Amino acid sequence: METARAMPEQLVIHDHDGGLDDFLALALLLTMPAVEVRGVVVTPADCYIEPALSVTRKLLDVMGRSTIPVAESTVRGLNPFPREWRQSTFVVDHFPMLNDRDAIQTPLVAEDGQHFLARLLTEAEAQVTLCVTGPLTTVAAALDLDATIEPKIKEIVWMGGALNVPGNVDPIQEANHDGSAEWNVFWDPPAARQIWETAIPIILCPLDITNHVPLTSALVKQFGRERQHPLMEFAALCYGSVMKQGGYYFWDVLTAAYIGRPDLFTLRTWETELIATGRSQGRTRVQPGGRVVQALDTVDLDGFYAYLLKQWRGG
Ligand code: AGV
Ligand code: CA
Repeated sequence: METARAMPEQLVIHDHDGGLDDFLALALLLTMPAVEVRGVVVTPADCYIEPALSVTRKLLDVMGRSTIPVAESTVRGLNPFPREWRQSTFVVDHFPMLNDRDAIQTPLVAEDGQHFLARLLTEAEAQVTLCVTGPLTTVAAALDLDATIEPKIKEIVWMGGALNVPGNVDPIQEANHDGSAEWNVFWDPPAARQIWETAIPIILCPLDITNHVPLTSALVKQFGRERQHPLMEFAALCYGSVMKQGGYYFWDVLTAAYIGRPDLFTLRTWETELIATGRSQGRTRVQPGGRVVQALDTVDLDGFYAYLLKQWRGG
């Protein structure tokens, strides 16, 4: 399935946390002709790390991209993801299209993900975009290891936050929380706070926009009808497995789509504060005078769906 690739214009590192749509976000990034993915870091958040690494490496194999190195971040968050969500990783690891080969080609690097991230940034000949579709803990840890990498980060495009809508942390499941936080922030609020204190440009894909891009039954069936394309089958199986729970959105995939097709979006600038402790921990609050971030504000929905289908058909 390797496709001819144009001259890369953008260096990207994907730091994901092993959720179903994290894998699909990676699958989308890898179809972008102007993007060169330098490496993939898996943060052990919305997953179990062993199957998450295995899926990531096998997906790279299947997409003919087994030269891209993968690393295991060894950071820990403060508020663990619900076990039922994390267990999806084991299901994906057993999908047929990931298991046609005996051995995995894509290397798992020996160093941990935070050292790997710092090294890739140091070695990069130009600024790198970080596409982060899980918590910011690994990025924060890499900055702790080597503060000189900060100017090598062009921007962080982050699936995270809820600016003017409720969060998705369930205040009944999570005692002592008021429900105002999005999960990727809530997993490690101090790490997000640490990134807020840097000068790195932040582009958020918050729940404010993803709430408008739900996963629909019709779309899952459409992916399935086009299962002659391996990525369509992969998407149909991943998304089909969450139809039982309802309330699934294009979170990480929408975030990745911005990197390939920024023209589909409008951005808006906000001044924000990151609440790191207490009942609102993990909330990204709009606060005049606060940290300036940009957030994806609107998306051309038809254009987004058409883009996904085109890319997953193979370009
Ligand atoms: O809050 C959205 C983030 C995204 O990075 N994740 C899922 C996406 O990978 C956490 C999450 C929220 N609701 C979920 C999540 C659900 N119902 N199942 C699994 N993960
Ligand atoms: Ca994720």
